[in-house]
Amino acid sequence: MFKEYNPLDDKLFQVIDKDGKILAKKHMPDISDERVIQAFNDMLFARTADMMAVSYQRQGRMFTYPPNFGQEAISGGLAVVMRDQDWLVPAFRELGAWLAKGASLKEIFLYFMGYEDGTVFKDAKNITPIAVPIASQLLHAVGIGYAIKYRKLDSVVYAIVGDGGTSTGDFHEALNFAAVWDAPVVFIVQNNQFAISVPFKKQTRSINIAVKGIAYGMECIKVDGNDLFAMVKALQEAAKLAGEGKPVLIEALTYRRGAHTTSDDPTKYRTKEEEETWALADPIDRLRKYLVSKKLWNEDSEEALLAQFKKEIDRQFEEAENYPAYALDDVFKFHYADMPADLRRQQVEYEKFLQWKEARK
Ligand SMILES: Cc1ncc(C[n+]2csc(CCOP(=O)(O)OP(=O)(O)O)c2C)c(N)n1
Ligand SMILES: [Mg+2]
Repeated sequence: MFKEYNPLDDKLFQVIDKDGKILAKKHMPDISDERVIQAFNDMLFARTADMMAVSYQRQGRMFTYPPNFGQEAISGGLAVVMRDQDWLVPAFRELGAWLAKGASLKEIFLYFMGYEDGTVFKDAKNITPIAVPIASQLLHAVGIGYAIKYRKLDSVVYAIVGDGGTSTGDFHEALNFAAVWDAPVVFIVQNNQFAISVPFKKQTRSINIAVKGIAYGMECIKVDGNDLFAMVKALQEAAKLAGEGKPVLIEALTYRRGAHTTSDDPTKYRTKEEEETWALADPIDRLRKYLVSKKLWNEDSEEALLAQFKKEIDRQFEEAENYPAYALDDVFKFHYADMPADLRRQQVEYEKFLQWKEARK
């Protein structure tokens, strides 16, 4: 399959079309109907939580949030393929994959409310914290991969980055390091075609992102990231290769249907027509069409499910909202066992600010 979809030809690996019809039966992944329905449920849950997160933020109940709207098939595919012993090294836009690894929504909400406790997914297995410094996580991923190889463990690392992240030095160092050291890492670039307001065409002169893997001597492929089956198939094959010490680069082509974060206004830099065109390739709508055509889904059951999801999401949000308030002063305490003098000076300045603020009341 990797041979058939050489990134130099800029071919896109797809299994179903926009209407949910199978394009290539031979590429259909080995996955039961029950598992597909579960994946659809999970993607729907992630989308509902995502929409509600934006709404909580708009109500002033959460600081910021980066929407996943339109990108659910990438995390959905990972959820199908990742095993407990595999590692997930995420960026900051992988809601479904975090949940699949065992992070709770409550913890995720805490993170976006500014709690340090939200950086620790207590019950999640083999996951690194949300990484906001773009692409820094990829080097950690290769380090984990190298350790897996050294200790001869049966585990694969799934490392996620955005299209903007591919312009950083860390991305290139990580790919080179992984290839040279035969580390079992699958790099997944969520090419949602924007780095905040910077469109993909300003990001690179390469014909696509997948092609960059060739220079590093890696297997690489450009996949329709809005096609759950294509993602599952590509990830399954990639996991096999990575397990044999051949790291892989997957470019998952998608579209960020929402804003960059709740602090962004995309109407300033893209057109409604473009948004409407991409809405037609929505990953959840496509999968629903497939399921309905196979008589595995109906709209009534979806409504009942959504009501149930909303209740559960509200419950977890309220738990996060009622979490004990943290002292703002705590931010000075997390990095050093012994506080250096310059940080102590900042802390004193901050305390004076608080006193000044109190006096103005
Ligand atoms: C090292 C670094 N530089 C700049 C930023 C500010 N920043 C936050 S998100 C972002 C764009 C990221 O774009 P992309 O990698 O495509 O991911 P996406 O947001 O589209 O998921 C930038 C520049 C940052 N977080 N880290
Ligand atoms: Mg992007």
